Amino acid sequence: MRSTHTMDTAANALANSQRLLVLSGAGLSAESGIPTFREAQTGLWAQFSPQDLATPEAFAADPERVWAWYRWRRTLIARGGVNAGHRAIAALERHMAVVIATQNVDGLQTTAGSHDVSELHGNIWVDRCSSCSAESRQPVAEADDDAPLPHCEECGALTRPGVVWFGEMLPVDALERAQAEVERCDCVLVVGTSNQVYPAAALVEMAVAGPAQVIEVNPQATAVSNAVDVHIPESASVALPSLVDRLDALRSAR
Ligand code: BV8
Ligand code: ZN
Repeated sequence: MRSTHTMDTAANALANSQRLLVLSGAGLSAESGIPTFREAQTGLWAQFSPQDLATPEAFAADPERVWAWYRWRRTLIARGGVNAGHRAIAALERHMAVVIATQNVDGLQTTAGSHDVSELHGNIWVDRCSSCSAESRQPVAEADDDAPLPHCEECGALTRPGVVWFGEMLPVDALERAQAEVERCDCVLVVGTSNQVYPAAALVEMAVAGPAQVIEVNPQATAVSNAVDVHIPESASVALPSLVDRLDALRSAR
């Protein structure tokens, strides 16, 4: 379990930070009831690996199945909503400049009130035309599994979820923004990622190799846990609100 010393070290690193970069992954949204990619999927989807479904080839081969998977995830996100971890990250903006680069496509960090979020892997609430690339934002709501597959209002072609699939390039502006922030920030908070998907994982490696203090929040150890300045072996929705409370106390004592 997390020790007081660990939490105090992390809170002091945050108290000395003017510019924080948050690198977040699926573990941050796990307590919203959204399964991470590492966990076995549940129900109908237990037989599929996300890496097999989140690809252009899977969509080309069976768009109905891929859309059914994304509709299932949209429903989970709409039902689960923001958790205490998302809210704690949004609350950090009271104390310093906060830039967030997330691998998550659920949009929950923005919903929680954060103002500077780079979505490295796109957003599940965007439909993108598979032909002319026109994009349309969908309302955050439980999906209608029986609705016909969505088509582009501009050209009539089939639309796809506006996310980055395996084998696809990340949005250049989001990736470059995150890379610039790794160089510029004085503290990095890595939350809920197994650091296995590139090039997002390379941001964590850059952070660890750089001058900034690096704090990792993850109940499990990862490949960088021995290299970060502080590893808090705790869930995000417990550790992050506790860090914010400590930070509030440190800053008000100044
Ligand atoms: C690309 C969107 C190339 C879709 C996703 C080297 C360089 C470049 C590419 C590669 C490379 N090596 C391999 C590649 C290919 C590939 C890749 O990285 N493969 C991996 C499997 C080895 N990368 C790509 O394909 C990328 N594209 O590079 O294109 C290219 C180059 C030129 C021209 C054209 C193409 C694209 C990758 C993006 C794929 N899309 N998502 C969707 O969501 O449906 S990835 C998806 O999986 C997520 O977005 C996320 O990134 C990843 C899952 O990782 P995590 O978020 O870390 O989640 P995970 O489940 O792994 O771990 C959860 C963690 O949380 C755990 O550690 C757990 O302990 C912790 N946890 C659990 N509960 C909690 C918790 N923590 C805190 N609190 C809790 N309560
Ligand atoms: Zn179109």
